Amino acid sequence: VAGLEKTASVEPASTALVPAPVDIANKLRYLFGRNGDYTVTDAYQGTAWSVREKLIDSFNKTHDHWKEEDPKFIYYLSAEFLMGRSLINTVYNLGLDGEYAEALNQLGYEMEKVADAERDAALGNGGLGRLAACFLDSMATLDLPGWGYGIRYKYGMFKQALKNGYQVELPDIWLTKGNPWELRRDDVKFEVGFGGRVERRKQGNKEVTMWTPSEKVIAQAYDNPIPGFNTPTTSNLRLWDAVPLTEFDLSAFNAGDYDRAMLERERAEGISAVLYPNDSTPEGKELRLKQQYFFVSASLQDVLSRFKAVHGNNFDLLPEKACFQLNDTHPTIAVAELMRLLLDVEGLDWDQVWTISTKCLNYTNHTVMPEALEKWPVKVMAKMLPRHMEIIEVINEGWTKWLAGHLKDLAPEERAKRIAAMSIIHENPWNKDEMLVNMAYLAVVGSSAVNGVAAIHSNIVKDEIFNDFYQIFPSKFQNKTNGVTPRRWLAWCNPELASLITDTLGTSEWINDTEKLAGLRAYASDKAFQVKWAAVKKAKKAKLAELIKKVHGDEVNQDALFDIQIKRIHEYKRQYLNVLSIIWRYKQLKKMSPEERKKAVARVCVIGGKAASAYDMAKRIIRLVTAVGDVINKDPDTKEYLRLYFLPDYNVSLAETIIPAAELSQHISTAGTEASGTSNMKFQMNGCLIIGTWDGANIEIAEETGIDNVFVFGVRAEEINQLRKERKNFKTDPRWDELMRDIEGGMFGDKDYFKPLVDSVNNMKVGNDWFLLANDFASYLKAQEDVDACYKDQSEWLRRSIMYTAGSGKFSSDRTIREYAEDIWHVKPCRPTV
Ligand code: B1N
Repeated sequence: VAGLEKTASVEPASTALVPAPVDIANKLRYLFGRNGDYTVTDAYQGTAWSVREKLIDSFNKTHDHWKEEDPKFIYYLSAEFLMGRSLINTVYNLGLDGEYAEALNQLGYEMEKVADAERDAALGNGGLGRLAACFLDSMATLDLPGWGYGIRYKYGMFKQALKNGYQVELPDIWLTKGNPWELRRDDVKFEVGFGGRVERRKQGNKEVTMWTPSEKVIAQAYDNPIPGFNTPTTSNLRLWDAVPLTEFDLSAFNAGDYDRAMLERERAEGISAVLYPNDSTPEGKELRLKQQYFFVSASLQDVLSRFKAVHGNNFDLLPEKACFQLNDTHPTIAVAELMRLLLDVEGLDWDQVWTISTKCLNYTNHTVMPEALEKWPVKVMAKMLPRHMEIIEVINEGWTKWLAGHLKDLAPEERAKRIAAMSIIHENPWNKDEMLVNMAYLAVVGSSAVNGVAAIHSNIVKDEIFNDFYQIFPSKFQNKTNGVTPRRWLAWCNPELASLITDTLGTSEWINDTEKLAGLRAYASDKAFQVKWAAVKKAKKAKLAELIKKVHGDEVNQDALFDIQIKRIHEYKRQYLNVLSIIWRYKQLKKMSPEERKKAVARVCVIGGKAASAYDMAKRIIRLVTAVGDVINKDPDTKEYLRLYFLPDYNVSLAETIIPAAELSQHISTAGTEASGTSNMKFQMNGCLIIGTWDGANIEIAEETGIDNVFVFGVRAEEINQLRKERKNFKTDPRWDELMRDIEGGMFGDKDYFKPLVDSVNNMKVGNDWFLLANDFASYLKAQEDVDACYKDQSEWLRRSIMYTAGSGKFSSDRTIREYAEDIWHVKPCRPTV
C-alpha cells in the first residue's frame, strides 16, 4: 500500500531509561494484564521480564562486536546444561542488584523471596550438566567468544517426591509459565534427517553421495543470553527445539487422515521432549541417539552457515574460526556429521575434510566406569544414520590401516590384537553376533585433544581406559581439573560470607580472581575473625534448619554439626556407607548414659539426591536413609544428639541453600571411580570441611587446603584391582557384621526390601561389594571419630574452615576455562567496548 512502505528507521530506546519499579509494573500490566494486587510470582515475572531487556541490550552489544571482529569461537556441545535459576545470577552479574532490590522494596517485596518463585531450569542430571553451566558463566566473564549448544528439553530432570519413604518421580513441567530467559529465533531453523538411503551419482567426473532421509524434523533455535560478571560481555546458550516440518502434514490432512498428521507432530516433538534421567550410565535407547544427532547436526549446520556468510567456501580457514568441545561422548556423532557436511554438502574431498574436522574437535571424558562408555549397535546406527555409519566405517578402515603401518614392527599376532583392541567398530563382548560403534574411540581418533577432569582421572584415562591410544598419541592427552563459578557458588549464594571476605581482604577482586582468597590464610587463627566467620555459618545453618522444618516438620539443634551428603544416588558414591556409620553412631549413643551423651558431638545428618528411575539399588538406598531417619529422629534417648533427614528433590537451588550451611561434607566414592566431583569444590569455597576418599578432585582440594585439614580415609585407587580379586578372603569388621544383622533382622523395618542391599555387600559371595564398602568401613569410622574430636575444639575447626575457603582459589571455573582456552581451544578474549 502506497505510503506504508518502510520510510525511516527508528532507533529503539533501551528500557534503561525507564525506572525499574515502573518498568516492572509495565511488564505486569502489558504482558500479564495485571493491575496491582501482585502475588510474589507476579513480582518475579515482572522483574524477570524487565531484567530480560537489559540482558538483551548487553547480548546485542556483544554480538555486534563479535560480528565485527570475527574472532575464533569455541562451541561447547553438551546434551545437558543444568542452569538452575537465572534472576539472581543475572542481576548480580549485570551489576543491577542494587537497582532491582530497591525497586522491589518500593513495590513491597524482598529480592530473596521473589527470586524463590523462579523454577529451576533443570536440563541436566548432575555434575556434567552443572559443569557446562559453570563453564558458560566463566567463558562470558573472561570475554571469550563462545556459545553453548544443546537441547531445549520440554521436560527437564524429573522432580523427586517421597511417598512413605520411597522415591516417586514426577514430570518437570518447567515451561508452563513462560521463560523470560530465552528468545525464540524464528529465522534460525535447520532441517535434520533420519533414516532413508544413501545413493551415489556421477556429477561431471566426480562421484557425489546423496543421503535421502526417510524422516525429517526442524530444529528451532532458542537463545539463552549468558551474562558475564564485571564485563559488558553477554554470550549465548543456543538450545534446539524439535518441531514438525510443516505445522500439519497437509497431504495426510487432506486425505482425511488427521490422526497421522498429529502423529507426525508427536514424533517430531518427541525428540526434544525429555531429558534422559541417567547420570554416569547412559541409556542405550534409540531416542537418545536421535537426540544426540538432532542437536549436533543443527549446531554444526548453524556454525557452518555463519562461517559461509563471512568466509564463503574457504573451509581450510574453519579451524582458525571455530572449535568444538564435546562434553563427554554424547555429541560424538559430530565427528561423522562434520565430515558429512563438508564432504557431501560442500563437496570437499576426504583428506582435506579429515584434516579440518580433527583440527576443530576436542573431547572431554567424564567417567571411567566401563558400563558408562557409550556404544551404539552398528545395526541401530546404520538404520537411523546410514550415511554416518558409512563415514564411520571409512574412518575406521583408514585408522586400522594406519595402525597396521604404525605397528609394523610388532609380531603379526600381537599387531592384530592391538589393532582389534583399538578398532572403533568392534564385537559386543557379551553378544558375539552384535557389532558396536565405540563412541569414545571415535571421539579419541577424531579429535585434536582428549582430556580428563581431575589429575587422578586424567591419569586413569591415559594409563587405563585409553592406554593404547595414549601410547601412540601421548601429546593428545591432557588434564583439565574441573572448577565451579565463584559467582553462583560463593558470592551470590552466600552474600554474608562474601561481604566478610571482601571486608577482610579490603577488595572484592577475589570474585574474578579467586587466588586472592589465599589472603584469608593470614586470618585463619585470628580469634576475632573466627568469631565473625562462625556467625556467618550460624546464620546459614539457621536457614537450612528452617528448610528442614518446612519439609519434615522437625526443629533441629542448630548447635549440632551439620553433616551433608548431596549428590546423585549411586552405588559408587556410597551413600550406603554413610548410612552404616550413622546407624553405628546411633547404637553407640543408645548405649551411653545421659551424662556420657552430653559429651558427645551432636550431628544433624542430611542426605539428598535423585536415583535414576530404573536404578533399583539406588532406590533401595534412599529407602534405607528414610527408614533409618524414621527410627533415629523419634528416639527420645538420642534425638538431641543425632538426626538423619533425606531432603527430597535435590537440585541446583536447593544446593544453594544447603552448601553455605554445611560444616562437614561427604565425598566418599571408592577411589578411582568419581572422575572429579564438583560439589566438593563448592563446599570447600564455603568453608565446609571434607571427609573423603583419595579420589577425583578431593586429592587436589586436599593439596590446596593442606592435607592435615581434610579427613581422608580408605584404600587408594592403585589397590582396588588387587582388593577386588581378593574379596573372598576379606575378613569383615565385627561392627560391620553387627550392622548387617541389624538391617537383615528388621531393625528399620522393610527387611525383605533391604535384603538385596545387604547381599550386595556381603563378602562371602564372589564379586560382591564391588565398591569395597567393607574394606573402607573401619577407616571411615576412624575418620568420623577424628571429625568429632576436631569439632570439640571449635577454634581448630574454624581455623580449618577458613583454610578451606582460602585454599579454594584453584577451583574457580575461570581457571579451568583459561586452561582450555590456552591449551586446547586457542581462543582469545574479545570484549565489547562500553
Ligand atoms: O561429570 C562431572 C564429574 O565431576 C563427576 O565426577 C562425573 O561423575 C560426572 C552419562 C554422565 N560423568 N559422566 C556423567 C552424565 C549423564 C549421562 O547420561 C554420563 N556425569 C559425569 C563433571 O566432570
